[in-house]
Amino acid sequence: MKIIGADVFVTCPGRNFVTLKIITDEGIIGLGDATLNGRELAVASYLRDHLCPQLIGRDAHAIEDIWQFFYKGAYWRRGPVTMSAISAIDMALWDIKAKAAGMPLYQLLGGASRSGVMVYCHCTGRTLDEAIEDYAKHQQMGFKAIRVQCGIPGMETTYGMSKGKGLAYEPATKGNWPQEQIWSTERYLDYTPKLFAAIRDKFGFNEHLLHDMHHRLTPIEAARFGKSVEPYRLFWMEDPTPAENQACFRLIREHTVTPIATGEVFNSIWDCKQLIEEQLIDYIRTTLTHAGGITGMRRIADFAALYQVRTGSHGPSDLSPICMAAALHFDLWVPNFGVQEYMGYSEQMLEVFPHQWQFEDGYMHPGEAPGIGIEFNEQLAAKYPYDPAYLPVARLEDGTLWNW
Ligand code: CS2
Ligand code: MG
Repeated sequence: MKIIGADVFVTCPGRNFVTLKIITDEGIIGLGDATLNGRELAVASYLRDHLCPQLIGRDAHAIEDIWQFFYKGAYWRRGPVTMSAISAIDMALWDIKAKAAGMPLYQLLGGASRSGVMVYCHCTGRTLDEAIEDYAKHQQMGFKAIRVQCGIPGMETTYGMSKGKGLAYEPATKGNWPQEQIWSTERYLDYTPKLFAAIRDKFGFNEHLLHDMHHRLTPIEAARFGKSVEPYRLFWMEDPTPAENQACFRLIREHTVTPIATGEVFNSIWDCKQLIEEQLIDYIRTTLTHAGGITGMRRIADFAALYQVRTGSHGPSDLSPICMAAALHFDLWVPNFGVQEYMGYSEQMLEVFPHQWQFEDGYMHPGEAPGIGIEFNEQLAAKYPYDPAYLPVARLEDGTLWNW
């Protein structure tokens, strides 16, 4: 089966998504997600200008060889732009292979290891009361795992806040210039344990409780934080500190038994090697879209399994529904599955990407359609052209640029 076409689309049904469509001579098409929030056009160009022309004429079944060709063959390895492009190709080729086999993708990977994929939602409030209200809403929806974020008194906004009560969380702002936000570690360390205390007090320990620290603390601050919230038994604390220096997680580990998840910004197995080998984390958060598609993620997950590290893939609404659909197949199969993030999508987004997945009582299932089980409505997508939007940046109260 030969590849005869590869097209790239950038569409903005509420937020920007980069979609790759691979076409074969047998009429089977495959879809891949190449969205890199705030850098969408760079990946679109990398695909359009460099990789797509080199796909034409290749055997669509040669997934591993094509992955190796674009990874090693570029000479320039790794990096989010390169890896998002390779990921989209890999996803689309697995979609094609599974369609050709007449099977849902999870069957090709080795079949289902569980009946459903536990997902966690994102719940938020500008105040503690609003966060409690939002938690109750998600609990009623059936979520078994809930991530809670809350406004901090004295800070105008922080990671995870929606722009108004009841609105879906969307960190990026439209326009060509990122918004700047002020961050205070002291205020955060002081207030956040009160949020967990209030949640556990009101709702007990029935749901898994998660929290995203979004790389804001230093290792010793993260250690103190983890230790101070141990009574609330978090499922995980996410991205406690930036992870370029993997060894710095040792310091956190020495002080706390609060489980650690990291890796949503990683794009290769090398970014997590030491963290996994030294058992410095409990959950690896790499995604299909940024860490090399099914091929890259499978390698990371199998390696992680040796050290009892489980998967907890990134799944915000700024990865397209194509990524979500593919992730559910991966999660249904992967033996060392932990949890899958599911922030959800607007109706407008789901109209552009008609999908097969189901949600029931806190668990998701990718469906039984051959392939990944997702479509792309090109005509509708064309009505929503690219609209520049950027993630915010953070500064300390004295103006120093910080980690957002
Ligand atoms: C995040 C994201 O979902 C998460 O855990 O940390 O909201 C992240 O900020 C965005 O995906 C960035 O594009
Ligand atoms: Mg996160």
